[in-house]
Amino acid sequence: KQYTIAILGATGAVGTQMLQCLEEQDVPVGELRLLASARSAGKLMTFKGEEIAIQEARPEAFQGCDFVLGAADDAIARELLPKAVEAGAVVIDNSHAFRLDPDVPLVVPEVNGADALAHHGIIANPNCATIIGLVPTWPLHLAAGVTRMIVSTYQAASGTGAPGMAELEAQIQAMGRGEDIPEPHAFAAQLVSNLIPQIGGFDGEGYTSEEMKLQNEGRKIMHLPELRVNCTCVRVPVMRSHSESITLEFERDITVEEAREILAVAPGVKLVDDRDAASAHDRFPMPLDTSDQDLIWVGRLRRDISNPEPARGITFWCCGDQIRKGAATNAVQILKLLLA
Ligand code: 2RA
Repeated sequence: KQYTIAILGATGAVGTQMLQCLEEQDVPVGELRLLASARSAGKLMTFKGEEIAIQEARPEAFQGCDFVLGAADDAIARELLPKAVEAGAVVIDNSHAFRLDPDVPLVVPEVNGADALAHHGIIANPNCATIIGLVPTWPLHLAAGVTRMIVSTYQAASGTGAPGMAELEAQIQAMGRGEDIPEPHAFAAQLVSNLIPQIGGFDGEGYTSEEMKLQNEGRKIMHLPELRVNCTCVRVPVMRSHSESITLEFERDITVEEAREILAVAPGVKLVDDRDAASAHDRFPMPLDTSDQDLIWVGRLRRDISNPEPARGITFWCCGDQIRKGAATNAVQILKLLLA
């Protein structure tokens, strides 16, 4: 069987990557519809060697669609995606619009793939930092029961899409030419040679919306309503891979050696953890190495020496491509679960 699939927001960084993932993962696409703003209508994109004209994103465009991959912002998702469901399509949406809706499964295939099958028309793709952190956390949870996560994230410019990547590139070029750094727009301040500890708005306790996503989405995805999470999200001058430092607290004993054995075979994980390796590239994950591939690389595995219990705490470092596994690849993997 071949399917009619639409990508809403086809011209953005995630939408473009979704098109590439549909091709790479050999999804049986009979017709691909590329939906974007009126400004982009008529422009051509290539899929499986064929040129496809972008159509304006309007409710009529969903007629006859089997699936719609959402890669647009929250407002457009809220406005248009329910109409796709009305037209009979199953929606897999990357925006934050429906992620915490109790009727909408929020899915990382390596963690809670079965939840996707219980959908009522919409399945939500989690936030990139949530996906990247949970892929390695989940197998350790299965072994020893995670009760608490302390996380610091180092998030790439791609998190704000193509404009963020272009802004970082322009700043790097200006610095290289010894020119003044252009006025920032995608970020709160200059990003090159800097770190910005704010992604999203602040709540009453001083946490940002991005930081609360890991707690709220993590509890839903892992079915752990009591999970305790303290997250600090930082924008860093890196193009497209997010990195995270994660300390986990467990209710049952787990040694570093046991954790290493588990992660070495965990789905979606590549263990890169050899402190004696000659090359840094083999010693630990780095964003330059994890960009444009689909695995979450995990390293710097060690016992949490601040945990009073000798075998109840593990700390590790992980990196993953924010546009791929952090968004597009995860969404297409969910689609393939529905086709299986
Ligand atoms: C970011 N996770 O990194 C947010 C949205 N993609 O900006």
